[in-house]
Amino acid sequence: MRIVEARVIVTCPGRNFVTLKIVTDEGVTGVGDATLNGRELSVASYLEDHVVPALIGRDPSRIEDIWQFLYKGAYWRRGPVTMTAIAAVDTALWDIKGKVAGLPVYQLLGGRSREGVTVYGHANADDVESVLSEISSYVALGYRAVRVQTGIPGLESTYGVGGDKMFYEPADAALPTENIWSTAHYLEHVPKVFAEVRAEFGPTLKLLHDVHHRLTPIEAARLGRSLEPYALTWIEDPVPAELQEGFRLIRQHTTTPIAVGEVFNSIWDCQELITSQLIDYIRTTVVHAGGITHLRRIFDLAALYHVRSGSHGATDLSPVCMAAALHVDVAIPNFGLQEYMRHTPETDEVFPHGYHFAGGYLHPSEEPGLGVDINEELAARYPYRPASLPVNRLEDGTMHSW
Ligand code: EZ4
Ligand code: CO
Repeated sequence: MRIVEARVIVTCPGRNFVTLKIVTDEGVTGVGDATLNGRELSVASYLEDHVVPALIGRDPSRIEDIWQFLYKGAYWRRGPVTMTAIAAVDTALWDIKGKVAGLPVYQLLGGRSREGVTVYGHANADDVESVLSEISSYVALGYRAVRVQTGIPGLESTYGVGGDKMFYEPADAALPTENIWSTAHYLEHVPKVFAEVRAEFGPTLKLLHDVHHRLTPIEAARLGRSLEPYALTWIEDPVPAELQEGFRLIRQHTTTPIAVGEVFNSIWDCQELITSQLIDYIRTTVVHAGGITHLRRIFDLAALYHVRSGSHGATDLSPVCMAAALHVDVAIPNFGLQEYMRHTPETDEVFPHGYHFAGGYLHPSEEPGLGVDINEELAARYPYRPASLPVNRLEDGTMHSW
């Protein structure tokens, strides 16, 4: 079997997605997500200009070799654009391998380790009262875990809060919106929110909170300590993670578990975090961390050091990424949690898929391959729209964060 074509499809059914579709001479096709929020066209160009020409004529069964060829062959290793492009190729090749074998991809990864993939939903609201009612609706749907974010009194807007209740979208304008951030207001407010949430929902509902890289290590240590009475499952991205060593300081001060990694693109971004046991959950994803092949490598390293998976799963990760993530999640021994946000009906229509939600779990498709596709005719009806993630400044105008 040979690769004869690879198409890069850019579409915007409510938000932008980039998808790679690989076609073989025997008519078997595979899809991979190549979406990098706010930098979509850079990945499309990387694929079209450099990767696709090098794929034509290759044997699609050689997943590992093609991964190594793209990673080492570029000379310029790693980085979000490169690794997202490699991820798209890798994901599409696993899809093809599954279809050729007549097996869902999780079977190729060793088969099931669990009955379903426990997901967490997103309760976002301006104030505590409305966030409690948001959490109730997730509990009513069977969710066992909920991420809780609220507006911060004294701040006009908070990342990821506001807008549509059902469909979360932080990339809100063609050029970055500028928001104001205050650590003092934030650290004062968050423990009060969780005190109320825990009192209302009892001890067993898993509660999570995303800090979005806004703190310094010592501030994050204070936050973690102040949240200890409410037994969170994790605080996420407490500090920017370029300095892996910085997590050691947080660790010395708090037993609140730590999750990080949605912006990581390789095992080298978390090697120290994992091997020094500085985190509890690693949030790398199929689409941004080099595909199923590389993600599995990261999760296997994590398993040796008591670190569990907690993959990113916001709406900017397409249903193609979600389909692939679920095959990994259901197979690995050290699965922790999977983030899950509903896509819009328009997105679901462009990406028909076999995975489904039931009683707090997502279930991967049982079809051969990933069990997801792209409807290219429909995709063509939604042209690309520039969109950027917001930036933060402190009250005096200084660019945040660290
Ligand atoms: O900021 O998906 O945990 N989820 C998040 C998301 C991310 C966006 C970035 O593209 O933090 O809101
Ligand atoms: Co996050």
